[in-house]
Amino acid sequence: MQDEYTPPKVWTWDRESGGDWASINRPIAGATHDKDLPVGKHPLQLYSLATPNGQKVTIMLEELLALGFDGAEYDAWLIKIGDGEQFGSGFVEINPNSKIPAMLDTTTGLRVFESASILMYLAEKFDSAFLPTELKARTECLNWSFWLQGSAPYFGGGFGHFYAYAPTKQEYPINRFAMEAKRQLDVLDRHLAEHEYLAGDDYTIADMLTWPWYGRTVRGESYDAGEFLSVHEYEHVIRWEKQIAARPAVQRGIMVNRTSGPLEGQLHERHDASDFETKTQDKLEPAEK
Ligand SMILES: N[C@@H](CCC(=O)N[C@@H](CS)C(=O)NCC(=O)O)C(=O)O
Repeated sequence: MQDEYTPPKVWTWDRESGGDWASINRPIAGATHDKDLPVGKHPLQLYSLATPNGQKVTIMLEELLALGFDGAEYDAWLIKIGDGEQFGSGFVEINPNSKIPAMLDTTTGLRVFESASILMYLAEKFDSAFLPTELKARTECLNWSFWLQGSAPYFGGGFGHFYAYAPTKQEYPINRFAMEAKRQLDVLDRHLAEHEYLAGDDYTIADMLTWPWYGRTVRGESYDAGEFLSVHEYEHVIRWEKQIAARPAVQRGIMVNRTSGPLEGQLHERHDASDFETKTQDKLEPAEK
């Protein structure tokens, strides 16, 4: 056991914890500075970044547009969480939890935060698209949606944090969360061995919530831990991952608010459907030089 720690009687915030992201971690909520959010021309205003939680929403919006729901047109504004933009007063007004993604529906004046809440809101707004209405399928869809929201923090905040971001590699937490990460992948693998999609025969919001997290994991892209977690073992998750990755709306959705990776895959902000052709970073950066 390394670095034995005896907690004091009362925890105090007297130093940064170290590690990646330490500068944005605080034990208090609320805004750190005044900053209004920009508002564009479309009914839906999204404030986000293309992390797995952000991609859930842009995939859903692109899927709705692909189905012909023009009311799902959106402006996607970039929120740089590494720079603390989630603590601006305008952002905190629409998400008091200061985390992306957050959305404003200008047609209802409602704020929507928490990715699963956003996907349910959108599904219900657009004729229950991707949210089955039949009781059994709807229940399974919600079962897996809530499963994802409860499970991913152990994967990201638990495994990812200790494996990739913590200032030192410690065996106990890495073991604890690698075990949980593999257990979750096995839960998915067993289910997908017998079902085409998470809720059954149809592609639903449960898949859109889950794919950005565990799809990238079985591609070996989460925390560079593909080999460590032996992700090749989860063959049914791999089959499902590929099926969803082939969808054009998914391919567009994952580009929005993306600030890393190949330049042609980065659309920092999306204000028009044509932006995918004209405003990716490979087209903008030469002009900016
Ligand atoms: N349960 C939330 C999680 C959102 C979340 O953790 N967002 C992260 C990025 S993936 C964030 O904004 N972090 C900034 C911070 O913690 O200050 C959801 O599903 O929307």
